[in-house]
Amino acid sequence: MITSASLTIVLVQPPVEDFYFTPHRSSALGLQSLADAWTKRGHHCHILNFPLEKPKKKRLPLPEKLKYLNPWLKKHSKEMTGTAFFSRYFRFGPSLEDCLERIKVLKPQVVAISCFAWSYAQTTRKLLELLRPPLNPPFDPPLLVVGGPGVTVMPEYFTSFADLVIKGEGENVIGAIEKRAGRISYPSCGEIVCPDPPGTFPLVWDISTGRKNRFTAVTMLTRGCPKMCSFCSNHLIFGKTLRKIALPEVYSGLDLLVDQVLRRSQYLETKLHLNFEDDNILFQKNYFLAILKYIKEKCDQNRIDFSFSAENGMDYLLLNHETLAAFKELNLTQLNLSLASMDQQQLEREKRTGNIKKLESLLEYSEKLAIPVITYFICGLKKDTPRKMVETISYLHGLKTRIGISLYYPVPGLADWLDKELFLKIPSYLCCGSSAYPWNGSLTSKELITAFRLARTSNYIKNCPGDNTKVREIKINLLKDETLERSMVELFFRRK
Ligand code: B12
Ligand code: SF4
Repeated sequence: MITSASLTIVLVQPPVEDFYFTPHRSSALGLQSLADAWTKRGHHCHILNFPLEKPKKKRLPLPEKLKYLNPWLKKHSKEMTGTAFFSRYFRFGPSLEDCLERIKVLKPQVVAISCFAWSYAQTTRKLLELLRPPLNPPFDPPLLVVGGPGVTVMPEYFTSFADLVIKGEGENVIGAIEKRAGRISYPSCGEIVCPDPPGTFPLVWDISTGRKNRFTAVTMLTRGCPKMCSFCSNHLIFGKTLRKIALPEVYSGLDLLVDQVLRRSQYLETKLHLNFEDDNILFQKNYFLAILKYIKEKCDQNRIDFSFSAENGMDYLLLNHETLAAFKELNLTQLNLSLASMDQQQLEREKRTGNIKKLESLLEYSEKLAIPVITYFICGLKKDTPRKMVETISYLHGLKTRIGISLYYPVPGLADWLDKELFLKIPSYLCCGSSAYPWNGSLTSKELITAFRLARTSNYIKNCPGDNTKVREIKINLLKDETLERSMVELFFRRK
């Protein structure tokens, strides 16, 4: 239904400033979903996913308040790079000035900017600042709207920089946008709006071609989570009820996806890899299996080689051998498991559960099925200790899995982080995992980085099985490295 004159809306994912980035997962599905809903309303939507635009990467000076990391930001010898922390700080995507030019060319009446994590709030706000009148005459000031997970948890931070500041899911905010576009008088003070979440949402995806005949698509089938893990902000954005796209809609979406692949592919043998970014897809195991079977069959009929992954992680407690075998049949290429913590008491504190025996059995079975596994855990939770972290790494080292270590970061508004004032006094980039900031005081930055490097060391060692000379060399180098916590390194090599 078109309720007002058609608007030109530019939806923007700002560049990311950090030590690293994961381009193949930078799908901006939120903006795709908004563009889908708003286009159906009759508006013209353009998405600018800047972290993926050229120039892709530029080195930046280290921000002032990250200078405590200096001792660890160093280049390593070739044999030690596989065990390293980060060495350089980057901007992924064009400069903000270039972003501004690319936005202006599209002559938008509305610019809708997304901030996908609070840790990137500063870059988002700097871009808003550039777009704000009167800085850019003769550019007709567009209505500035900002939303996304980073905004939802701290809307106050953005109110002086945008006209509309959106909390939560943005599809239904279009009515408010239509009302205000072209009618804002300046200076305007950002109004905080909490639109109702959409009753249903469409299947959207982001598709890219790496090699000529291989397509990778990223998508998501569900929103919301009934669990309340203490470190997770999912409920603040999507609520506590798990909602999923109805099967017929998923199937017709997948038909369109396959058509798109067939249209773009010039080869007889084509590959399609689908990465599901859902947080908790195994809550809907049968639904997920039905979808995988549908797409696999569709691909088989069209001579497309199908494979899939769920890189945001699966809850191993909801997996069993039968499901793993079914996933293997459907071409799961990699299993990403979320463990959170190995410590039972810690898990209770974080409102999680665990079952290490089950994990072991799943890892053994995955090995039999030749499915590579990465098991993720969080380092730096409240009651973690350096010893416990090394024990976790050593334990995982003994299993058939690579280790994914996530350094703890807070999100304003989580139960342990209700004092929002705290976050207004410090730069938001301290909330990046890569900042190795000692948020809970349980481990120092030095200990967090040592754990990070030991986890990488474990993966590196597993990549060169039987090469004892190399392992000895790595051990000597790590023990010599004064920026690391020696007792942790010793403990790792003792237990390994
Ligand atoms: C895929 C993903 C990524 C991708 C990139 C995402 C992207 N935007 O392209 C990658 C892998 C790069 C990534 C990285 C990180 N991520 Co991440 N990521 C996700 C994940 C799993 C899915 C995102 C998604 O597509 N969601 C689906 C869409 C539909 O939702 P959405 O984007 O939020 O959009 C909706 C609303 O937010 C809103 N909206 C969004 N933008 C806008 C804009 C406007 C104008 C309006 C009106 C509304 C609006 O409307 C949309 C539709 O309803 C989410 C968890 C989740 N369930 O969403 C975490 C999540 C976004 N990530 C998070 C974090 C913290 C990170 C890291 C910063 C963590 C770290 N280690 O430091 C890292 C950065 C690492 C790095 N340097 O690469 C947190 C953010 C928490 C917060 N509020 O700050 C989340 C919510 C995870 C969590 N459970 O807490 N992530
Ligand atoms: S970590 Fe996963 S299971 Fe826990 S609340 Fe977040 S989305 Fe739900």
